[in-house]
Amino acid sequence: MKLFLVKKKSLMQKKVYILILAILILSCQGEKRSNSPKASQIINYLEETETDFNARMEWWRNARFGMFIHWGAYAVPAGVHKGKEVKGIGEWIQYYERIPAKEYETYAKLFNPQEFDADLWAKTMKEAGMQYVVITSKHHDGFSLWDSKVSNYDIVDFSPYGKDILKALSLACKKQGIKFGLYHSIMDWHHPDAQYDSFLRNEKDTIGYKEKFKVYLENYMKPQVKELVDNYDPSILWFDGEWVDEFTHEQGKALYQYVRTLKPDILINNRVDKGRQGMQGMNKKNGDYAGDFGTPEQEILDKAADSDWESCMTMNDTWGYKKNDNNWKSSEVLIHNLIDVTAKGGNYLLNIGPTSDGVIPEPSLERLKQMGEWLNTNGIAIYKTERLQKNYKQGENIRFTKKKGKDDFYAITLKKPKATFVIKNLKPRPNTNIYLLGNDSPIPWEFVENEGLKITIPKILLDTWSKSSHAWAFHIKGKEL
Ligand code: FHN
Repeated sequence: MKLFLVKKKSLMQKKVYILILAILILSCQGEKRSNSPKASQIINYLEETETDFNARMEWWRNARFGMFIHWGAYAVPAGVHKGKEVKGIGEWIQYYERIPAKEYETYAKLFNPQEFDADLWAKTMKEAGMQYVVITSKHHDGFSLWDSKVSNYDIVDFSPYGKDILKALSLACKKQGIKFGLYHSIMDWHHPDAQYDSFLRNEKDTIGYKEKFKVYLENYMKPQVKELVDNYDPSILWFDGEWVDEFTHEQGKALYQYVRTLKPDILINNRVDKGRQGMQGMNKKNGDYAGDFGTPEQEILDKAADSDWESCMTMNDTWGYKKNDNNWKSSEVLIHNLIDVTAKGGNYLLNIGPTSDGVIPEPSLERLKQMGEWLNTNGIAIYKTERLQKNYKQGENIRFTKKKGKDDFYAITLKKPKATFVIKNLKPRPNTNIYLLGNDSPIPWEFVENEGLKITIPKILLDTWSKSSHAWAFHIKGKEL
């Protein structure tokens, strides 16, 4: 009996060994497969199909409105260096004052935003009607707002604050359902292999800097970008500082491919490469420039565009906080900008520059609140809309939007309308009502061939227009003429 049992056991043992061996072989095979992708498995993201591109862009196109945040060590001087008010945008103070990197580090060591409240910031974005955020991970000054393992010139190791700002904000945004994006500067005024500009570059020869920049790009910048994608799962990477001549078109295409390989469905702006035509922001027509959307800066395209674009703009005159910049755009101008951009098929990325304490300036909060109130009533005319095929506007004071895939149109008047006014390019479906968004009473209308759609606003309604109306959106079910 015992022998039988022994035999049975050794047979059983053999089966177990064979099973373990088979599992080991299979898993090694699997590992080999996953570690050494075949050529067919390497995807060239620069050759994406239209269908895949549209699918990847959809949430962003529907979002229309996002928050830009420029925040970092430059908030410490806040536009004043050694007692002198420095002209120009706040985040460029190191450049304007030719402050060597070593001396500028003093500001990084003083950056200690004790009042930073990620949940409050995310709630502010939500209440403003913003669907995504793009925050500076590292601006040109090279100071990183996350706990980088590639460098200690960051908020955790170098500043007294010692906490990972990007981690906190990415989690807070996730809680509010706000897509998290990161701005990252290709140009770097702190890293010895990237410092270019005449006052920053130490070596005299102008040949070496391009070779050194390659080392910075491969051994510093890309590893930091990988940290950002791996640790904060951004939906957008918004590159900047691409204009420096040591950064090439080939490097730009490679950088785009690199980031998409890290996260295939991430969106990347056109400043990842060299195609941007200055502040106008759109790519040069002829060329294979990488980037998913154009980036007009401090301006709005002068007409509607078929390709994707996002106008980024400050509320005053600076991206990074400046204590003495009080040249604030009114809420009405900001709301009209959002409407104009949307009617032209673009997104609006509106900037805030928090203080070095971690506080959003009061004038910014006031404007965000008023934009949120307007969007509470009229957001349906902005989100998930597309531009009309022919006329995005009528005259200077009416813009049009259209709900994607539906026959719902919105005529948005930027000024108080006359009691009776005519819309030329829309014909309502018969037996449908026209409504002013935020009001339940149908508005009388008639359509006269060759004249257009005549809308008559009852006096009782017209008299409700006030300074805080900013713009009225009329919902019209029908078709574009
Ligand atoms: O130099 C930057 C500037 O500081 C700011 O970040 C803007 C925002 O898009 N981009 C560059 C200027 O074009």
